[in-house]
Amino acid sequence: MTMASLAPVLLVLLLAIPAKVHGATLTVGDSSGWTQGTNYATWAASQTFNVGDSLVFTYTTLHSVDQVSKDDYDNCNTGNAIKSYTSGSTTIPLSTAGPMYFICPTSGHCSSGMKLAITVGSSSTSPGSSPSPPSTTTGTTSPPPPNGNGATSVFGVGNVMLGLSSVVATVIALVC
Ligand SMILES: [Cu+2]
Repeated sequence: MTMASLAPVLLVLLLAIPAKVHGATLTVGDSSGWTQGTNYATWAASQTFNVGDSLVFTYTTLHSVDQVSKDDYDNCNTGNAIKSYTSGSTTIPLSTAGPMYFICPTSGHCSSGMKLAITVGSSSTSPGSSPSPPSTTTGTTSPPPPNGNGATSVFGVGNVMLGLSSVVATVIALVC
């Protein structure tokens, strides 16, 4: 019965390993967070961004996060954000490969360097060319109930018993 108890554990391990490989969480600016005085070009150059990862912006009420076009990034144009975030802790899933641009829309902050440009690459660990991670990042996949494996194992044991009894029957028939 050790196989029956090991099977669910092995299954959970197999499911958990690829989930860990994908979905790195990258805190913008590391311990500095999203603030003034941090060089985000240097930070971005030290990171690898892949589809399935998440960006986390942590900031005070002095700041916010605008996702913008390259042109608005270059010119620090704050009036045309693709998306705006103000919660103080913003997680942005990197769902598509390509460049992404973020600025702080507080007056003067972008022009003083509070801007981030990244290039998201396709995850090299995924054999498919179009990975599509879910948009929600907080959910964790729960392992499947072990009932199915248990039933399969019991069925297997039943087959073994049937095989044994037929062998015994054959031996008895040969002897008699
Ligand atoms: Cu700011």
